[in-house]
Parts: sequence; C-alpha cells; structure tokens
Amino acid sequence: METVTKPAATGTSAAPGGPIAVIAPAQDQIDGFHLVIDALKLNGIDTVFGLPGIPITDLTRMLQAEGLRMISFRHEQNAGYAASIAGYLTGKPGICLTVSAPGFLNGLTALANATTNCFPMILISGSSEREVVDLQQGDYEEMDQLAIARTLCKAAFRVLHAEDIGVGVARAIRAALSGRPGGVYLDLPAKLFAQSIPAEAGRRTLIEVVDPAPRQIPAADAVKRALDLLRGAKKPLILLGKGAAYARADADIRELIEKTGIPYLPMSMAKGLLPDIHAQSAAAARSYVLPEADVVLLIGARLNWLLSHGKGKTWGGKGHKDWGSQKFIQVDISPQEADSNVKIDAPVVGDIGSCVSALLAGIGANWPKPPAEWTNAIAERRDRNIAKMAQTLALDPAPMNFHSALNVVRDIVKSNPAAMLVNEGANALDFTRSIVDMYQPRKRIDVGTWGVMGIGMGFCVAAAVVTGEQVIAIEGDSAFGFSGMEVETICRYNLPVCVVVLNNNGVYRGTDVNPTGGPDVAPTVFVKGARYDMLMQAFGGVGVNATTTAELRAAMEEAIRSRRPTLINAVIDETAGTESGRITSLNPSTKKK
Ligand code: ADP
Ligand code: TZD
Repeated sequence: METVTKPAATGTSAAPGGPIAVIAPAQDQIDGFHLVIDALKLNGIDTVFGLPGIPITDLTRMLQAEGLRMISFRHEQNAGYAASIAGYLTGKPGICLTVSAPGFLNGLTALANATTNCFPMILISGSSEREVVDLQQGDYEEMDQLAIARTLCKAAFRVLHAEDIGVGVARAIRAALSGRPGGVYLDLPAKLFAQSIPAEAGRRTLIEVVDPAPRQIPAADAVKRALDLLRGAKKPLILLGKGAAYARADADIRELIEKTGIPYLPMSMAKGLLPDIHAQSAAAARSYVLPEADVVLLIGARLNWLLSHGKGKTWGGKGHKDWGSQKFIQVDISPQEADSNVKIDAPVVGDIGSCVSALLAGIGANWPKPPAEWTNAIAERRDRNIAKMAQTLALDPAPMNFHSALNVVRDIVKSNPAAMLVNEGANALDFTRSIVDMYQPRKRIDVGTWGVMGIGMGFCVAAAVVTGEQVIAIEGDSAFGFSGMEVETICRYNLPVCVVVLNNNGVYRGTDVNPTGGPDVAPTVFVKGARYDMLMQAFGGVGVNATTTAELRAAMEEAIRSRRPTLINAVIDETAGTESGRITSLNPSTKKK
C-alpha cells in the first residue's frame, strides 16, 4: 500500500504550546488522525478522557468533531483513573489520551493501577520523533515511552504507519479485554497523525474486533471437583470479589448463593452485587467466618493482602504465616492465580459467567443447605454486631465524627440506590465500606487493590459520564487533595456529583504535633479549618460548609435534588480516626521508638 506523507502537515515544527498546522487530506485521502478516530468508533468507543497538547491537540478536536465525547481534564492522572473505571463500568476499554513524556508519565500511574485492578484501559500517548528519541538527541518531550510502559501494563504497542492503525487499535482492545482484563499502552508518534493514505484502502485496514472478551468455558472435571468439595462442606463460605462484579453475571451469582444457601462475603467493590442487607450476607461477621469456614469458594477475588494472603490468624492459622485448615475453590479467568498464596484445592479456570452457570447446572434442585448450626452462629454474631453498630450510629456528637456523618450518607444511599458511590481515604474508606450499605451491583468504586489515593475526582467524572447517575463521593481530606483541581472539570461538564470531604484537618487525623516544637506542623497535619467547599464555589458549583449532621443531610439531599456539582466540607472531630485506618499493622515499626 502506498503511503503519502503530506509535507508541512506533521505538526512537529511548532514551538511547544504553539499552533499546529493541519492540512486536511485531499478528498480521497484519509490521515492518521481520522484512521485513529474511525478505528475507535468502529469498536464502539464513544468517549475519550484526556488532556490536549502536542501532538494530540487536533486529535482531541477532531474526536469531538466526529461525535465522540472528549472529556478534558486538568491532570492526566485523573483522566487515566477516569478511563480505567469507565472500562470497569462499561466492559469496553476506557481510553485515556495524553501528550508525550510528562503527560504520558502522568497517565502511567493510572495505567499501572488499571492493570493491578484488572480494569480494561488503553493509554494512548503521542510521542516524539523515533529517530531523535532513539539517538537521544533531545527532542521536545523526548522519551522512550514504549519501553517504559511495557513493564507496567499488560501489553504495549507502537504504530509507525497509517495503514497499521487498525491493527494497532484492534490489538490494544483485545489485550485490554481478553482473559484477565488490564491496562494497555498504545504509542502513536507525532508523524503518524499527519500521514495520509488513500481513503478507501485505509478504511479497509480497520478492524472491528470480533468477540474481544471470548468466553472461557471451565473444564467439566474442574467443575465436578469444586462441587464435590463444596457438597461435603459443613461450614461453607462464598467470597465475591470485584472480578465477579466486572463479569456481569449478577443473576447467576445471586442464584448460586440463594440456591445453595451458603453465606457470602463481598469484597469492597463487590458490595451490592447482592444487596448488603441480604439475609445470607456474612459481612458483619467477617472475623468469625474467615477462620471458621471449612470450604471457601472464591469468585473473582485474589488471596492478596486484602484477604491476609489466605493465611495467618485471620484464617485460623496459629502464627501470622500459618495456614488455616480450610480448603479453597477459586473461580478465576487467570490460570496462574491459583496457589499464589496458599494451596487451592479446586481451581476453576474460566470466565465467571461460564463458571457460575456450570456450577449452577451441577447444583441442580436438591442441593443440601449448609448445617443450621453454621448459619445460625453467623446470624447470631451478625445481628449482635449490627445492633452494636446501630447504637454507635444513633449518637450525634458535636463535632461530627466518622460514624455520625456516615450515618447520614448511609440513609442517603439507601434512598438513592442507583447512585454511584466513590470512596477514598483511610478511615473515610474503612468506615464508609462498613457503614454504608450498597443495594445494586457496580455502584461502589474505590481505591482498589493498591489502596491508591487520587482516584476520587477522576472516578467521579467517569461515573457521571458513563452511567448518567448521581455520583456521591466520600473523601478523606487528604485523599481529596490528590485530585481536587478536577472540581473545575466537574463544573465545566456540569456533572451530577456531590463530593463530601470528611475534614479532620489531616492525613488520618489532624492532631499530630512536631516533636521539636519548631514552626513546621507535623507531616500529617493540614491547615486547620480549611474550607474545601469554597474550591467548588470558585468554579460556579455549590459549596456547603456542614458542621452538623442536619446540615450535612440537607446539603446532600439538595445536591441530589438539583443534580448540581456540589462539595460539602463536612467538619469532623480532628481527633477522629486512627493511623492508616484499619491497616495500622502494615506500618513497619522498630522495637526502639
Ligand atoms: P478484590 O480486590 O475485589 O478481592 P481482585 O481484584 O483481587 O478482587 O480479584 C479479581 C479477580 O477476578 C482477578 O484475579 C481476575 O483475574 C478475576 N477476573 C476478572 N474478570 C474476570 C472474569 N470475567 N471472569 C473470571 N475472572 C475474572
Ligand atoms: N499516596 C498514594 C498515592 N496512596 C496512598 N495510599 C498514600 C499515599 C498513603 N495514604 C493512605 O494509604 S491513606 C492516606 C494516605 C496519604 C490519606 C488518609 O487521610 P484522609 O482520610 O484524610 O484521606 P482519613 O479519613 O482522615 O483517614
């Protein structure tokens, strides 16, 4: 195929920040810009998250002109987080578009986070001239981006010729969606965009990816092995992870749980897969069921740090590295996941939809319910813990604390079960997870596998854009700071986002002191009495300073009624909160303090 590179149309001669001259290709020609756009459109991509600059400014304009939604951010990291969670929420890869070197690096944290969390995402970055980069001659924003990205994502590709754009985009989509989903990097050098090729031949190079996330049917003997183990259990337990939520097998998962009568625990982002108030939820008896269960069925959840690696005292082991006596069944699409931490007695490898329906078929109609001794013991502990929590939640101290503020949020979410809940912080995360019930699948999105701060406003934007639902964000004041500038983005697109900053004046809390008595405050402490609400007002949104639960409730109700961008600065007791929330023990400590 003949490639016609149009002179003066490369866009790389402009000074940084300067205009790019784009000469429209002749009628029967198509350029790299439009091949990229057509390739995305052909594959059902309708939204791109990013931040313009050389060499992709015109691409952002043309995307918009061609009818895609181009959501522009203030920092690429937030655009990246938005893309990643859009991928999780839609099952299509979320696209993040950045400039070269620094823009690319800003997007990279989100790409790595997407890969770690199994979210399908494609980071598309413009890059500088290969010849100059490879000779390290100091090009504008020079960096060997492909090499850097490769170690941090599932796959990385570069396209050098316009006629390969279709293949490049198709490979990126397949890599992001198939098997265990994850992040993919697509490197598009500046020169590529201006290349033109004959239009008709060019369009024939585009690929509409057929079956990008093929079903993976589990082997019959693996299913039988799992069912045999489960059938013999006296104290069975099902653990649902965010893989189960991502798989969209909601009805079958519910049927599996209800038909077997087995108690279940949802991981953070699996909350709502069944309503948290479901009679079989063992969430309020977690510390009882993990060590006591004899057979544990994991569905789309890894035995990583969030589950204490499946061993130690949490699981009934004697010492912190000892295994408990339970047996594990693990349903996962990755054949390498089993045995990563402890022995998996019955791995079931396949996509969760296919695996759960195979399990259901084997269960039939006469599955024996778990012994009442087990389910009653769980119910008793659960009811006791819920009653204890209810007492705490009923208190209304001044100033507010995490519990009293989150009791309001709990009511608001209960009345608005379709709302998306974004959550980050330490205490703000842990308390929200345990206090605020979720009622529908894929409504709760949070810091995920890394416990990363900074997902907040990016997740809010994406959740609002791709679901159209009201978004409620519960943010620690430290957590909010990582992406706070995106309140402008929220206002600019007029998104129905209500951000609640649980403000206790610092990281974890606001009471640390500088032991030297010097003028600097302690490393964990912020400006006292900061007014985050005024940040939202600066861009035309609604800002409310709430010092009581009544004020918080009224402000949240009004935000949801009006669907206007709102930030509520919820002033809470600065002594509230513990170091690192529930994971204090992960802080290294020496004997000598
Ligand atoms: P959580 O943090 O909620 O415990 P993890 O992110 O640790 O969940 O685990 C998610 C698991 O789900 C991963 O091991 C991933 O391979 C798996 N997974 C993701 N999507 C699917 C799917 N469609 N079918 C099967 N397994 C999946
Ligand atoms: N940086 C990044 C990217 N991720 C992190 N998880 C941290 C730093 C460390 N960190 C936590 O793990 S939680 C947290 C930090 C800085 C903030 C906790 O303070 P907060 O929440 O105000 O957000 P609480 O409710 O006051 O605990």
